Amino acid sequence: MAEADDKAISTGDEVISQELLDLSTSEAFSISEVDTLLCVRPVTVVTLVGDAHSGKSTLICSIYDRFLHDVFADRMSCGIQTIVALEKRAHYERLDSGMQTPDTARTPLSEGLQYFHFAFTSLTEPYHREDIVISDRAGELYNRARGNPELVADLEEFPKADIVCILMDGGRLADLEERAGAMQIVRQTLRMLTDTKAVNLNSVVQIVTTKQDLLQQAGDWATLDGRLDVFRKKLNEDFGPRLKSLDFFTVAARDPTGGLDRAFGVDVLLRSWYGQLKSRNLPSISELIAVTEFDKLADRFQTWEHRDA
Ligand SMILES: Nc1nc2c(ncn2[C@@H]2O[C@H](COP(=O)(O)OP(=O)(O)OP(=O)(O)O)[C@@H](O)[C@H]2O)c(=O)[nH]1
Ligand SMILES: [Mg+2]
Repeated sequence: MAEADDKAISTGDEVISQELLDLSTSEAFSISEVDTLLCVRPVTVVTLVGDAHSGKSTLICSIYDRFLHDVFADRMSCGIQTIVALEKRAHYERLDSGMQTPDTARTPLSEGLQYFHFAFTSLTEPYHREDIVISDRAGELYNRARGNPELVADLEEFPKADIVCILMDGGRLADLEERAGAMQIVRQTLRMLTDTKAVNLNSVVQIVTTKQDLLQQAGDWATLDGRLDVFRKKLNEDFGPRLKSLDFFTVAARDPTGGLDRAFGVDVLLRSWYGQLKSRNLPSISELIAVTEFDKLADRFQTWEHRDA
């Protein structure tokens, strides 16, 4: 009993086991680990959506990379609970992994849904901590879901999201032959998500154009920029009224030429994520973990009572 007490932290009415706070394998979180974290403290949950190659994993790596080195987007990192998983990804993209130019490994379908955790403090309020988890999975699944909206019901990242971030592949936009297709993918994704109610009037949705460096290198950049403006306005007209908000961002998470700043535009995106928490119906802490032997016994009695009733 004394040992259990040593491990416990009192937070008002609840006693939370230290084990619960630790979650310390430092690998990526599963969705149930995100639920556990949500019981301990407020966490902003960001769902990244985008076809294969659109830049989801690179965006996450760029946030990690910036916080490793410096203050970023007015925040300092104060704890990353998935650091081993992030390091593995970052190693692949670093030149010390033996590659000529930095790259990101494709996320395999078999990895399923994973979350990467960040915690920040603000420079002006150093005692105020904010937690964000960002989802990642193989884009191939989103590609399949566009063709078969019934699959959306199985995508647990949507009910969990505070922010749904749809990536539009700037590499494809820069290519004249692929441009219309890249825009169409985003429109179809929004249609699929609104029609299936995976996003609704309570949803904060963002369209993030990636690989801005490649866009700017396109021969017809000025025309393309104008066309993108028209596309965004039309999306806003068609889908804005069905959402809480629809906003647009542009990033170059990793410009290999170094022409644009590292993580260009990612700071603006990150700032838009701060404080975006919606109220949730969470399982109580006692549903997730029985802290002491007495709790476990009481739990068993309750189960028997329910069964016998
Ligand atoms: N030029 C340029 N390339 C980028 C940028 N961001 C990502 N890329 C490249 O785009 C490719 C795809 O990026 P990923 O982050 O793996 O894309 P993903 O959406 O995670 O793809 P899946 O894991 O297959 O779903 C990689 O080769 C990246 O190096 C960028 O800002 N500029
Ligand atoms: Mg990936």
